[in-house]
Amino acid sequence: MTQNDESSQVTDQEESRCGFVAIIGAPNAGKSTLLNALVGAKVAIVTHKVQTTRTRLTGIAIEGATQLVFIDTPGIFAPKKRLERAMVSAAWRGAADAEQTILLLDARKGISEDVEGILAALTEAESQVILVLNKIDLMKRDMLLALAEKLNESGLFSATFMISALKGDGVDDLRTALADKAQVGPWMYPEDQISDVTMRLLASEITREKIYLRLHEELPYAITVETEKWEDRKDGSVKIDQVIHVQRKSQKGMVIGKGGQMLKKLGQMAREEMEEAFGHRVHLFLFVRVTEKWQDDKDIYEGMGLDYVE
Ligand SMILES: Nc1nc2c(ncn2[C@@H]2O[C@H](COP(=O)(O)OP(=O)(O)O)[C@@H](O)[C@H]2O)c(=O)[nH]1
Ligand SMILES: [Mg+2]
Repeated sequence: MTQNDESSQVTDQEESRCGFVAIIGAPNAGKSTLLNALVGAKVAIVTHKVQTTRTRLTGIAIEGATQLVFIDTPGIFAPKKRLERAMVSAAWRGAADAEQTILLLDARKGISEDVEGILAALTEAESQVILVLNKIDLMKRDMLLALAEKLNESGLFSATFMISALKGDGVDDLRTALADKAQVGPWMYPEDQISDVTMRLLASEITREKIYLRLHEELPYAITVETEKWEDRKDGSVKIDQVIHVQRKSQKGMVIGKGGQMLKKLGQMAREEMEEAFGHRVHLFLFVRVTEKWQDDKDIYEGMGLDYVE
């Protein structure tokens, strides 16, 4: 299996392998759902809204002697605002850093404008990618096959898989196929690590997910969550202070809600999930602050793991 004679000693143990796999696609294709399914734990937040994932994050899975490092990315679309440009650029960088790239498509939506743009960019880069059609639980088989055939006319794809990331159908086969293609080499992360996301960022993401689920229209896109303080206490619990940045005073009112009810509910939902994720009791304190131009604030981008693009 290796080209190097010296390393081709026969042992009864399988050689360790490590593979980097990026998951790219249009917004809402199910990339984060797939990441969580491949890892078998919730690493990335998922909502029904577009542009939930703002930065690149990894999820790590073990398959036999292979460690697979998956890179979840923000959706790729035609960006207009600075935050959007930073997100799309993080997605392409994720693909550039990986050895294998999955293009995940919402099969029900077919070849949308966003998908056309991605296909054109991949053609230009002469990349070989793995096509994964998602959400097959919502589709008729014959339409699915027709779509796969049409997409494969491009010659871009080294393989095609059909899955339901939500139900788990086809996910194990995909993981096995990716592991087979991984290169021989040492694992990059300790065996028990499932992500490179810091606990601070994960805590921010959990709160952001609850805001996406409870608040609507433009509001989710107008906010960001920053974990300002993290204090491990002697009794084993953690105290976490977070700021929810909004752009306008009216938005602050909506996040707080009548008599503080909305903020209370958000805090309770986020705290429960953090306790589960961290395995400790959590004291969560949420503050809402009007930071009109947070989308132009370099420090906030850094906290989110994004590069600030001019
Ligand atoms: N029915 C169905 N829904 C899915 C599937 N995969 C993801 N979704 C839903 O699609 C929406 C977007 O998923 P998400 O993972 O956040 O997409 P992302 O923007 O590509 O990361 C969520 O509401 C998911 O529950 C699937 O296989 N079947
Ligand atoms: Mg996502």
